[in-house]
Amino acid sequence: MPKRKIIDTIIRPYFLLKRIFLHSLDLFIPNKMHRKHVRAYLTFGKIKETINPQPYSHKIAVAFCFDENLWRQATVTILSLLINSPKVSYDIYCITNVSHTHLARIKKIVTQYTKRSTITFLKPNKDFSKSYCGAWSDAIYWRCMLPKLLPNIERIIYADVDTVFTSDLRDADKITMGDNLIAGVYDKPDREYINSGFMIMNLNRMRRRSTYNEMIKWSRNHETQFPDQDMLNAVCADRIMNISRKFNLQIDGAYDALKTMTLQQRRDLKSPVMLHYAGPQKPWKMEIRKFYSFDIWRRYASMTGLF
Ligand SMILES: [Mn+2]
Repeated sequence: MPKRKIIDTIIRPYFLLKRIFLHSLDLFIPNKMHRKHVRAYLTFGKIKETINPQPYSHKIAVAFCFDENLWRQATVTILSLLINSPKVSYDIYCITNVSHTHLARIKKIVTQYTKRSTITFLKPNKDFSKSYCGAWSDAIYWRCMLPKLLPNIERIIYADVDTVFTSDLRDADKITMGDNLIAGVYDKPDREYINSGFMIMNLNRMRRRSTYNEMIKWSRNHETQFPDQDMLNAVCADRIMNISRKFNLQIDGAYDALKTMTLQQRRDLKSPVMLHYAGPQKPWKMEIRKFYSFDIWRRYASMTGLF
């Protein structure tokens, strides 16, 4: 029997017992949210932040999109990326409509923490003004404008701003995408459907395939629960690449996702690249400050001086 298989056989009953124990928490912790966070803590333990000391020469293009409601949160995300990337340079692009005063504050914080990276602010266009938004802000479509607003950028890493980075982006940069338009992490374990909170976007290929116009058309003609995410999954279907969950560790759904993970995938999560506070529980909203991994977000938030 190969060594790996022996280890798996020994460890599996342990995981099974742990799962049974975690399930039995229903009996002791009546609040669903509390339960979720206790489970996440017992499953993943303390999240490790990793700073890679090796130099990395390729400059990485990164994009964030935010309006006035989230500009302070965006600053936290950007700051966490810079602090965890002392040896990596980024060209950071923000699609945003926030005031000049706020942009100046973001820029000041960025220049304070890096000399190797740049930040550029771009205004959203009106191409998605007739698209369906439901209860969401029209800012959900801004990420889709990247192929058009950045005509000279080949590919870009997009991230939401309800996130915090715990490592640099070199591993994401090294991923070969081939013909795929998007690389991302599956939202639910049992469905080939990516969460749009972290995406490597192959802008060149999107332009060549006129994906941009297809996105506009689809979003005008469909009214769904997650308009932009549903649209991206539909328009890019079959050309979506699934990447490690460590790039987009959704605190909300982490425990559920475990069911289908291999041991290697679990190990991957011990040192994630980005934590995503998807769902309604946000670290800047919660009164209970001890929720799983919220302390990491709060640490960076306090460094911005904006919270
Ligand atoms: Mn999000």
